Amino acid sequence: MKLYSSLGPNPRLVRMFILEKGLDIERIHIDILTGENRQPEFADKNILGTTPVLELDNGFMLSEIVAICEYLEELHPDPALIGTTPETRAEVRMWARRIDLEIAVPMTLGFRGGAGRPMFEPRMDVVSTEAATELSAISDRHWVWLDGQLGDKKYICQDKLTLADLVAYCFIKFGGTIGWTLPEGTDNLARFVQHMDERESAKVWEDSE
Ligand SMILES: N[C@@H](CCC(=O)N[C@@H](CS)C(=O)NCC(=O)O)C(=O)O
Repeated sequence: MKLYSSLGPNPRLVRMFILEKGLDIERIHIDILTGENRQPEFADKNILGTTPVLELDNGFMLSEIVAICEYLEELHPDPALIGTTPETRAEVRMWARRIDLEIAVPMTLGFRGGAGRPMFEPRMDVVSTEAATELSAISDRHWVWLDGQLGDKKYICQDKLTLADLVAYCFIKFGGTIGWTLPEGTDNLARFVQHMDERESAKVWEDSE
């Protein structure tokens, strides 16, 4: 297998997932700053032009972080990061999807239509600056909501690290790379970030990639 990876929260999330699983997968850097992922050659790997992409041993190009993580979890069930029973898997999927749809998507769209506009406008549809401001505000409100859901727990669900924690953590860390900080009223998430920072897998955030 090979992982086509780049800057950004999504590839880093998969890299953390791989490290948490104790796997070693060859990584190929794609330079999204120069738009390498938007060149015709990359379209053969992912028609949507985004990273990460996992090239499977049979040559299939798998994109979308959840699909990649689910695939790796099926191949390597231990340690379980997406649950071990129908109920625990469903709970992790519920939280990962909530965080993705309610927080990561508006945050990303807000960034692309706001501060990130010069980079993204030439290569994809971006929302208006007004919509970007609103989406960023919605995402911030949802971070506060997630903070309340986390409360004084160490992890988002099941008292252990799961994919849901990795999604939340990677988008908070991504915020740090674009000048965003956790909104007021998210002390629980700040504590969560502190202990997640101590994980060996969090070192992926120290790389320039
Ligand atoms: N829904 C996709 C999102 C992937 C995504 O947006 N990746 C970013 C990097 S974090 C990217 O490729 N950005 C560069 C671009 O879109 O040109 C997933 O789950 O993998």
